[in-house]
Amino acid sequence: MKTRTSFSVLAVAVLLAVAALTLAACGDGGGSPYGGGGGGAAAGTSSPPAADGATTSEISIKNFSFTPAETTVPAGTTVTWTNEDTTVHDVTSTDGPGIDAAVTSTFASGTLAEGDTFEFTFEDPGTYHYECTIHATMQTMHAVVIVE
Ligand SMILES: [Cu+2]
Repeated sequence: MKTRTSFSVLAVAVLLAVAALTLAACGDGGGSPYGGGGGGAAAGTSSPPAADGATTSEISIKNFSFTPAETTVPAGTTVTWTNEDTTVHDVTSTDGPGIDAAVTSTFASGTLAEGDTFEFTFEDPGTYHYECTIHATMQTMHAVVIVE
Protein backbone atom coordinates (compact mmCIF):
# COMPACT_ATOMS: atom_id res chain seq x y z
CA MET A 1 0.00 0.00 0.00
CA LYS A 2 2.89 2.39 0.58
CA THR A 3 4.42 1.94 -2.81
CA ARG A 4 2.10 4.50 -4.41
CA THR A 5 2.75 7.24 -1.90
CA SER A 6 5.35 9.14 -3.87
CA PHE A 7 3.23 9.11 -6.99
CA SER A 8 0.21 10.44 -5.09
CA VAL A 9 2.22 13.19 -3.47
CA LEU A 10 3.58 14.21 -6.84
CA ALA A 11 0.14 14.18 -8.41
CA VAL A 12 -1.29 16.35 -5.65
CA ALA A 13 1.62 18.75 -5.93
CA VAL A 14 1.12 19.09 -9.67
CA LEU A 15 -2.61 19.65 -9.24
CA LEU A 16 -1.99 22.33 -6.63
CA ALA A 17 0.56 24.02 -8.84
CA VAL A 18 -1.83 24.07 -11.79
CA ALA A 19 -4.66 25.33 -9.59
CA ALA A 20 -2.47 28.10 -8.24
CA LEU A 21 -1.38 29.15 -11.70
CA THR A 22 -4.97 29.10 -12.92
CA LEU A 23 -6.16 31.27 -10.06
CA ALA A 24 -3.29 33.67 -10.55
CA ALA A 25 -3.82 34.02 -14.27
CA CYS A 26 -7.61 34.24 -14.49
CA GLY A 27 -7.80 37.95 -14.04
CA ASP A 28 -10.37 38.75 -16.69
CA GLY A 29 -13.51 37.35 -15.12
CA GLY A 30 -15.58 34.98 -17.11
CA GLY A 31 -14.02 31.89 -15.72
CA SER A 32 -15.05 28.40 -16.59
CA PRO A 33 -18.66 27.68 -15.67
CA TYR A 34 -18.07 23.97 -15.57
CA GLY A 35 -15.21 22.99 -13.32
CA GLY A 36 -14.65 20.35 -15.94
CA GLY A 37 -11.29 18.89 -14.84
CA GLY A 38 -9.50 16.17 -16.66
CA GLY A 39 -11.78 14.63 -19.25
CA GLY A 40 -12.74 16.04 -22.57
CA ALA A 41 -9.58 15.03 -24.38
CA ALA A 42 -11.27 15.05 -27.75
CA ALA A 43 -8.43 12.93 -29.08
CA GLY A 44 -5.89 14.10 -31.61
CA THR A 45 -7.75 14.79 -34.79
CA SER A 46 -5.47 14.19 -37.71
CA SER A 47 -7.22 13.99 -41.02
CA PRO A 48 -6.09 11.51 -43.64
CA PRO A 49 -4.00 12.83 -46.51
CA ALA A 50 -5.95 14.78 -49.11
CA ALA A 51 -5.82 13.89 -52.78
CA ASP A 52 -2.78 16.06 -53.33
CA GLY A 53 -0.91 14.47 -50.42
CA ALA A 54 -1.30 17.47 -48.13
CA THR A 55 -2.35 16.77 -44.57
CA THR A 56 -4.15 18.85 -42.02
CA SER A 57 -4.31 18.76 -38.27
CA GLU A 58 -6.53 20.56 -35.80
CA ILE A 59 -5.78 21.87 -32.34
CA SER A 60 -8.44 23.30 -30.07
CA ILE A 61 -7.93 26.06 -27.53
CA LYS A 62 -10.37 25.37 -24.74
CA ASN A 63 -10.47 25.92 -20.99
CA PHE A 64 -7.13 27.77 -21.25
CA SER A 65 -5.48 24.73 -22.76
CA PHE A 66 -4.17 23.59 -26.15
CA THR A 67 -5.54 20.14 -27.07
CA PRO A 68 -3.63 18.12 -27.93
CA ALA A 69 -0.67 19.71 -26.18
CA GLU A 70 1.72 17.78 -28.40
CA THR A 71 0.98 17.25 -32.08
CA THR A 72 3.22 15.29 -34.45
CA VAL A 73 2.68 15.87 -38.16
CA PRO A 74 4.52 15.23 -41.44
CA ALA A 75 6.23 18.18 -43.12
CA GLY A 76 3.82 20.13 -45.29
CA THR A 77 0.93 19.79 -42.86
CA THR A 78 -1.38 22.73 -42.33
CA VAL A 79 -2.32 23.01 -38.67
CA THR A 80 -5.48 24.88 -37.70
CA TRP A 81 -6.05 26.24 -34.20
CA THR A 82 -9.60 27.12 -33.10
CA ASN A 83 -10.38 29.21 -30.05
CA GLU A 84 -13.31 27.54 -28.32
CA ASP A 85 -13.13 29.74 -25.23
CA THR A 86 -15.06 32.96 -24.69
CA THR A 87 -11.72 34.43 -23.61
CA VAL A 88 -9.28 35.69 -26.23
CA HIS A 89 -6.09 33.72 -26.85
CA ASP A 90 -3.24 33.75 -29.33
CA VAL A 91 -0.87 31.23 -30.90
CA THR A 92 2.73 32.45 -30.95
CA SER A 93 5.80 30.34 -31.59
CA THR A 94 8.61 30.64 -29.08
CA ASP A 95 11.29 28.64 -30.89
CA GLY A 96 11.86 26.45 -33.90
CA PRO A 97 14.58 25.00 -36.13
CA GLY A 98 17.19 27.23 -37.67
CA ILE A 99 15.99 30.34 -35.98
CA ASP A 100 18.45 33.04 -35.02
CA ALA A 101 18.55 33.63 -31.28
CA ALA A 102 17.32 37.15 -31.82
CA VAL A 103 14.21 35.93 -33.61
CA THR A 104 11.55 34.65 -31.27
CA SER A 105 8.65 33.96 -33.61
CA THR A 106 8.05 31.89 -36.69
CA PHE A 107 4.31 32.37 -36.50
CA ALA A 108 1.98 34.58 -34.54
CA SER A 109 -1.77 34.52 -34.87
CA GLY A 110 -2.56 37.80 -33.26
CA THR A 111 -5.55 37.90 -30.93
CA LEU A 112 -8.13 35.17 -31.53
CA ALA A 113 -11.65 35.79 -30.25
CA GLU A 114 -14.14 33.00 -29.61
CA GLY A 115 -14.59 30.93 -32.76
CA ASP A 116 -11.61 32.45 -34.56
CA THR A 117 -9.13 30.15 -36.28
CA PHE A 118 -5.46 30.42 -37.21
CA GLU A 119 -3.64 28.30 -39.79
CA PHE A 120 0.04 27.66 -40.29
CA THR A 121 1.70 25.28 -42.73
CA PHE A 122 4.80 23.56 -41.37
CA GLU A 123 7.20 23.00 -44.27
CA ASP A 124 10.39 22.24 -42.33
CA PRO A 125 10.95 19.34 -39.94
CA GLY A 126 11.70 20.30 -36.38
CA THR A 127 10.22 20.98 -32.99
CA TYR A 128 8.12 24.11 -32.70
CA HIS A 129 7.16 25.24 -29.23
CA TYR A 130 4.43 27.82 -28.99
CA GLU A 131 2.35 29.57 -26.39
CA CYS A 132 -0.53 31.91 -25.80
CA THR A 133 1.31 35.12 -24.91
CA ILE A 134 -1.79 36.47 -23.14
CA HIS A 135 -1.72 33.60 -20.62
CA ALA A 136 1.96 32.65 -20.80
CA THR A 137 2.09 32.15 -17.04
CA MET A 138 -0.20 29.14 -17.38
CA GLN A 139 1.44 25.79 -18.08
CA THR A 140 -1.51 24.66 -20.19
CA MET A 141 -1.07 27.61 -22.52
CA HIS A 142 2.21 26.16 -23.79
CA ALA A 143 2.31 23.37 -26.37
CA VAL A 144 4.41 21.93 -29.17
CA VAL A 145 4.15 20.85 -32.79
CA ILE A 146 6.69 18.25 -33.94
CA VAL A 147 7.20 18.15 -37.69
CA GLU A 148 8.74 14.98 -39.11
CU1 LIG B 1 -4.65 32.28 -23.74
